[in-house]
Amino acid sequence: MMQLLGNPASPYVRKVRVVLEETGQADEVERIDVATSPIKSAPEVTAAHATKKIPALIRPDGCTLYDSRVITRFLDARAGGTLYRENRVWEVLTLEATGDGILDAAVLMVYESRCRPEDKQDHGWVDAQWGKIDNALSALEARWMSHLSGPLDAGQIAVGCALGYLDFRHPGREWRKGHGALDDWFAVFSQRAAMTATAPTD
Ligand SMILES: N[C@@H](CCC(=O)N[C@@H](CS)C(=O)NCC(=O)O)C(=O)O
Repeated sequence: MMQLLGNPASPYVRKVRVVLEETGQADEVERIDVATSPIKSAPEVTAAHATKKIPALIRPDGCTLYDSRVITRFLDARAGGTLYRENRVWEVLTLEATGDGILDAAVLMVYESRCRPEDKQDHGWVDAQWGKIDNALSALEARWMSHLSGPLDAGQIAVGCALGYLDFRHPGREWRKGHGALDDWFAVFSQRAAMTATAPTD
């Protein structure tokens, strides 16, 4: 059986879990929860992932896969799914990169406050990370709403998990302000069974 190294708070792991649910493969992967951070990695993570991150998908019959977008694409192909439709694949990958980019900035903000002593934290840098997120939210509103409302794909899943993570870790930043179309889209998307089943917890 395949094993997924992860934890219930990680938004990148959530993307993989949503794909497992949406492609009907949740029962084919054993989930192994580990605690990991940039300054202290779990030994299983160090062994499985070259740069000590989660998720990693350990396949008994092949090499261990990472990062999240490699795993989601593998799982979709394995299921013969349609999350990376060939005729839209560059758009899907760009939308996925936008969701992941929001996550990268949002996770760095969390690490800055968690992993550095208070007097070493750079609030201007943290605000600049939020500036990237705000810019990405505006880009989604300006250019991607019709794609977001189309058939389910991996780009939508990445954006859905990113917005869910903003609610989870950065509620005070109020991402919905000025992004009403995205708010409306997420209100519906977040009700999918795969999303409610994977809501983040500490
Ligand atoms: N690009 C990677 C990012 C994964 C990532 O940063 N995961 C976090 C947990 S949410 C992690 O393992 N952090 C530990 C570290 O940065 O060393 C992916 O998509 O899988």
